[in-house]
Amino acid sequence: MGYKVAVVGATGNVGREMLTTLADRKFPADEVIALASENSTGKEVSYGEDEVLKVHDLAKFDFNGVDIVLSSPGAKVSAVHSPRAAAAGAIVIDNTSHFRMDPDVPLVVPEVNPEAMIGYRKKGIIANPNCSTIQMVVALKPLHDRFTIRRVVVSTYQSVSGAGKEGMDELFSQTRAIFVNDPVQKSTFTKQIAFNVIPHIDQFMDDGYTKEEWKMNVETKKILDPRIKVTATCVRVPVFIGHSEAINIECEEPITAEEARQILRKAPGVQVIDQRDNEGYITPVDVAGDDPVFISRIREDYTVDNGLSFWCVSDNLRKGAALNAVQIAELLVKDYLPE
Ligand code: 2RA
Repeated sequence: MGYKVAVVGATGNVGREMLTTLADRKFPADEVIALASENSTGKEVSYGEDEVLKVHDLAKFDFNGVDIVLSSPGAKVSAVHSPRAAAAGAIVIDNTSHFRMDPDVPLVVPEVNPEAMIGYRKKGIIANPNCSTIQMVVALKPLHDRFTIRRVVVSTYQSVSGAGKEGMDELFSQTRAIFVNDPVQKSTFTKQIAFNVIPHIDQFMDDGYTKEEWKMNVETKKILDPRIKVTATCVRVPVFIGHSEAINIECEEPITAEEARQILRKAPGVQVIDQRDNEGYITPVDVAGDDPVFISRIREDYTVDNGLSFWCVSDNLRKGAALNAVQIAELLVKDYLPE
């Protein structure tokens, strides 16, 4: 007997990727329902190679009888409808920031803290971490287990798809306007991302960090280890899909590049591409549509004790959001829900 699954935010970047991933991985669903805002009602979204789903109005939808909800409609919408779905008996895997730091909601990356899943029984909600956090903790976990990480310094190079379809459309239209040198179109740029980089993702906080940088700190502590100190600089770059991160760690135990490389090669969810030569490393254009967190440029940091630096790239819509949520759903049906 299969499950009744609803995808909330089905017309957005992540919602569409959730539907693709559910189909790709042959999730045991008897029925999949696509939900979005009223103005998307009646639109069609793909589910697998040959199925098309009609989009239904989230506000009018009755969640009674739904087993699992994958939700990525934006924090404000989730705040209303994820508890409503849980109250109707569904288990909600929520991809927005709204529930991540709720002490009664587990924040889960299956390769890192699967034991936290049991916490879903408190509110019926499991939170999916921020995309830039997910790829980082998948890489940090095996190194932390062996060398005990104490401090992380990370700079991110985040693709515009993290800002939704609007972010992708903006990069495309700005790039075209610059190529054809269209002064009218160029005058409409609020912030130029084409041929530029912007050290600002989400809102600024009083201490000068952005909320994106704060998320990488507090979410890593909740998922991996509260003792790990994290300082992040999160940057938007003119790339459509794929977040990249330059990660530097300081450990308690001595660490070598070769030891780290061997451990990472065996780590779940990780693929090491690390040849010190042309194209011996991963780039965002290589990862779109792929599942792994890719790691390259592994090298010791001689400026501190027990230091290591490496490069980490992953598809922010897939492992950074949709795949992680579907993997949580797979764990749910495997370990927690009745057959
Ligand atoms: C971004 N991580 O990349 C944020 C939200 N997806 O914009």
